[in-house]
Amino acid sequence: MSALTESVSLEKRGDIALVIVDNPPVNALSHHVRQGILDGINAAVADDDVKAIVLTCRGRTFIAGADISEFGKPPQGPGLDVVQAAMENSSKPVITGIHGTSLGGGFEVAMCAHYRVSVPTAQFGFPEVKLGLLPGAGGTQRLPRVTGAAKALEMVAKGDPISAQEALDLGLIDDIVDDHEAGAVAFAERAVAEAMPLKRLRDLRDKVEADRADPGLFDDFRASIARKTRGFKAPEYNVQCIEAAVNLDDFDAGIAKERELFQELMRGTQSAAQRYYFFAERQAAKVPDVPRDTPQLDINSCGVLGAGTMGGGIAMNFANVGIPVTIVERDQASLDRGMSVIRGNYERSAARGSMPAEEVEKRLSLITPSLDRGDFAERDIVIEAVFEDLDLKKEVFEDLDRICKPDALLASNTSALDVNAIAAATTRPESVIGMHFFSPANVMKLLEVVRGDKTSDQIIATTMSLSKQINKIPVLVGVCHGFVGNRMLFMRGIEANKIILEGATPAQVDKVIYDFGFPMGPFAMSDLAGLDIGWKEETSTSSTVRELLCESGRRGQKNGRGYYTYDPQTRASTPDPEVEQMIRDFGAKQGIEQREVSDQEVLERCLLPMVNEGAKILDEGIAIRASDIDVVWINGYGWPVYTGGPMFWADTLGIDVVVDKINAYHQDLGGDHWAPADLWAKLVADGSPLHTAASG
Ligand code: 3H9
Repeated sequence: MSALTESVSLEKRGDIALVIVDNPPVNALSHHVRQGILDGINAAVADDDVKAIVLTCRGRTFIAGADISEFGKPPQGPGLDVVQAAMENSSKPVITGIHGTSLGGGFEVAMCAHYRVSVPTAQFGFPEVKLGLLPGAGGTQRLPRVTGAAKALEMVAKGDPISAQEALDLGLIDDIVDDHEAGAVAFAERAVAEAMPLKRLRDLRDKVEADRADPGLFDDFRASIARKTRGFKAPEYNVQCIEAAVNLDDFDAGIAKERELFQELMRGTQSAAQRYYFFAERQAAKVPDVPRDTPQLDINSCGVLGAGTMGGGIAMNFANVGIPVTIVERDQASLDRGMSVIRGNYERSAARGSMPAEEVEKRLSLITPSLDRGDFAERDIVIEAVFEDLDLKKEVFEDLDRICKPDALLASNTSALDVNAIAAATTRPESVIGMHFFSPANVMKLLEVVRGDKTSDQIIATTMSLSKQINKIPVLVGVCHGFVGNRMLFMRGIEANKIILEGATPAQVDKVIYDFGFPMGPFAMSDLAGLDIGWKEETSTSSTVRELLCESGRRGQKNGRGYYTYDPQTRASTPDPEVEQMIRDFGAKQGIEQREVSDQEVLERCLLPMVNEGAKILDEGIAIRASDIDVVWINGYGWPVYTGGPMFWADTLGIDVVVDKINAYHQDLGGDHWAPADLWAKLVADGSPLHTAASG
């Protein structure tokens, strides 16, 4: 075996040459990988003793794509297209042996081999769209030539991978083998023995020609993804590339179109934000002061206290990954209601096709309903999801302390309360941690993991990896009211509620926030959550708009009347002149002058106090890094990922601009939430960006 570059070697087995990539962790196509593959192919082609060439990878996966960390830096040769041409035009058969994930540029390389084999567990896909990009090395032109446009559109514009079996059925691979390397070598020997033709996917025409006869194909597809892709540039550009593959007769013209659109996306702010987010999410899983090799608890069983919306959703997360759950409620009726909501959720998923029908009963069988907290005694983790009341939570933890085995992990699903106070109710505060799930807990990806002052490293390490096991994106935060997410949300709420008294309407505020890219604005969100959460008729004093609405019988979406009125059938919302008048009267009563408020002011007043609060959160060490705050907001509240999250977005405005505006609003409007964070002075002095800032 001879090394070609630091990551690629060449080996001969009989008359088969193996070009082997070994570039941990995911065999990304760094420049030395590209160089090595090129050299390997050229050397094998030039070697008269070699009859066929196998390209394969060591480690946990086949090539998982271009090296994202190289993007935006000066390019180092050779280009991927040169490597691909060497493979595709090789005079000897090239076979790729695939295991793990063949993604993006990795799949594009594989598609330039004459044949592909893979192990049954391999996955194939084009996730570029999730990085704000498109497959830029011929993927959009070769893929539809094999699969037809409909499947190609799905794969590139949505970015989800497919299984080896599906790839085989679609003709994307030629065989499924037990071992990616031995299987590829055996296939290569057969290719030589049977003198198999050198198949080039670029030469296929039937499928794309057939697709030309269906003019509605693309617009139908656009319509089908419109809601989910609102605001994103990349999905549409991916569609245009497949359209080019179908409508342009010439493969190279399609490649030119693909390159042009790829480069435009690569230069744009959306892809920069999405690539930043890719690394931010992975970074968030790392806790600097908890060593990677910290021993963890084995979590094989779970207890959930509370079968309400949160408790039920939390239980589902564990059942979904095969961990048995005991769910405890106070009374049979609540328990039955909770279990029937869980069943309904599973049945809907099965009906939608997002989960096999037989899974419904299987997962339900993992959830044991109970009225007895004593059933938690042998559970490895117990998560409390009761009403948000500190005294109640303390009482619960005192009880759990008595019931649970000594090495149990005790978690609270509080969304804002003091985890230290909750932990102090037990004799083992080191075992207590916050696990703040977001609603609906079985769907939302974010998990704020709240570390108390006494939480042990073992409990932190266990909770972070358990979160990943149940398919959440964990972000470790410290104790303060509302943690990272809700604390920042409160700031947006303050300004949104003030600005409607000055002349903006709820509909205007919501539209500005929606147009920015959020799924909904603050008032639509309040209506959805229910205006009467935490409101009591007896203590209501008509001192806020929300109180006034509740007093006049408006409860939000649930009774069809809140900030908006809702159509009982479609649930479509309409601004209500009566509410707008009520708000104007309330503002006037407080002597607030009504004026026209610009959309720009609405946006700044809603989002900049959040950015300022984020900087304070860093000042206080509540979040480990600025990028963690972005991960929280993107996954917990629907901040549009293509702007990178509040911290990254602030950088795109310019820190000087942000600080000037915060100072100006502070002067004009007053309020602690506008008081500038200490961090600003440091960033301005150093000229450094916010999104790379760390606490402490
Ligand atoms: C592309 O290919 C463009 C082409 O069309 C055109 C070219 C002209 N580059 O996710 P993990 C790192 S765009 C650099 O935790 P897993 C990652 O940061 C690319 N680094 O592991 C992490 O580092 P660390 C299209 C990468 O097992 C470590 O690897 N491809 C890359 O949960 C482990 O990652 C994609 O978008 C990369 N491409 O999942 C695939 N990928 O340990 C992106 C990973 O320091 N990758 N890293 O934190 C993935 O989806 C997942 O990493 C994968 C493994 C499924 C492969």
